Amino acid sequence: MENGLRGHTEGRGSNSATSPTGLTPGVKIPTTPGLKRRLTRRISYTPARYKDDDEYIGFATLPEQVHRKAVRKGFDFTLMVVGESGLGKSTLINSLFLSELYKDRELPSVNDLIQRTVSIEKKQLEIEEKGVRLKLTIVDTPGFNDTVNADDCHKALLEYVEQQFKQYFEDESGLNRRNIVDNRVHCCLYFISPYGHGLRQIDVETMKKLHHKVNIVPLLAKADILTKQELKAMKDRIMQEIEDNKIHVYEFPDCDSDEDEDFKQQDRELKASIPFAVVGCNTVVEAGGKKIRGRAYPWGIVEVDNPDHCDFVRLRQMLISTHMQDLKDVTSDVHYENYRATHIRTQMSGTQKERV
Ligand SMILES: Nc1nc2c(ncn2[C@@H]2O[C@H](COP(=O)(O)OP(=O)(O)OP(=O)(O)O)[C@@H](O)[C@H]2O)c(=O)[nH]1
Ligand SMILES: [Mg+2]
Repeated sequence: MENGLRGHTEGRGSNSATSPTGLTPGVKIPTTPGLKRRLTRRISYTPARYKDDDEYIGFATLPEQVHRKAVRKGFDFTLMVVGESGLGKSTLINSLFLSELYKDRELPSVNDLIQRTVSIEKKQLEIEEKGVRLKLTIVDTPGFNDTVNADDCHKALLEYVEQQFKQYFEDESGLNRRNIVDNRVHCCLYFISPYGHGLRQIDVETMKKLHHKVNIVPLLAKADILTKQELKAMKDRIMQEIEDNKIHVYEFPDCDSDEDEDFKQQDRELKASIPFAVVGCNTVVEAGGKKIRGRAYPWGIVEVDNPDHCDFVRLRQMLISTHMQDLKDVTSDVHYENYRATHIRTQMSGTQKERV
């Protein structure tokens, strides 16, 4: 992928002192740590190692202190789903989190739960696992359909994403900076139709409007309708079209070279799965005496949690266990920094104009 990807600022300013991209000529886009990111899951520090050491000063406990503080504060994560109408966005959200999180709770029937989404809906969940609290915000958006003009689709989505940046910027510039709630969108799951021949024009336009503002993770929806060969061909085609159209999707960081072979293999499989082929479903069916989440057809059952049937498990693992922090870092260091730089520049040029 091209080098400037992470540091790009998409122009919105109409100021005459700025270039058509919205940047003042000669002004360098802030460099970000986004370009050389590494994925590592290991905490190499073990306090016990230092206990009897005469040379021990004590700053080796810093990672532990940071860890404790972060755990006390809790974590925020916001996920948005975007794509054509009827591709299973709302269903997948439920498969990903709700039915998973509320295993013991009686869910309303699927029909009550899943209806056509008509406006941007924000749902929040507080989850706790081993003492770590996560506030998860899910932004479900109405799907595009033939009656909706492409510009209208982009407008509402962009407004939402930018409004969160604006709010964060205001909170950061305000008096009470200690308790800022981070509602910025950290990941956008972009649903691509399995019925067509790759990306549709509306997909290209929408992704291009969003790609410098949010991390896009492409998904191939309703993968159960494709055979293995069709799925492979469709995935290749989508990735080719993403490249041809210079769409910048979320770039998965390199894996640390000293990671164990299992982890490296998992990482390779993850990268090879993009766009993730997903199957969504909230019903539990019985197969071989076991209750599994899947779609029952007259010819067999498509198991949502079976990695041989679809990439649902890989997607969930990526979002929750391995890449959540990196998605947050890229949002903060790249997308939000770009917004902030453009916003400050626009404000400054506005003040200068007033003085003239
Ligand atoms: N075959 C198949 N059908 C699915 C899948 N996921 C959802 N569906 C069905 O597709 C229909 C639409 O699902 P929704 O989740 O409402 O789709 P949506 O993308 O949220 O639609 P909008 O709210 O209109 O944007 C429902 O009847 C679902 O049961 C899937 O993976 N495979
Ligand atoms: Mg919906």
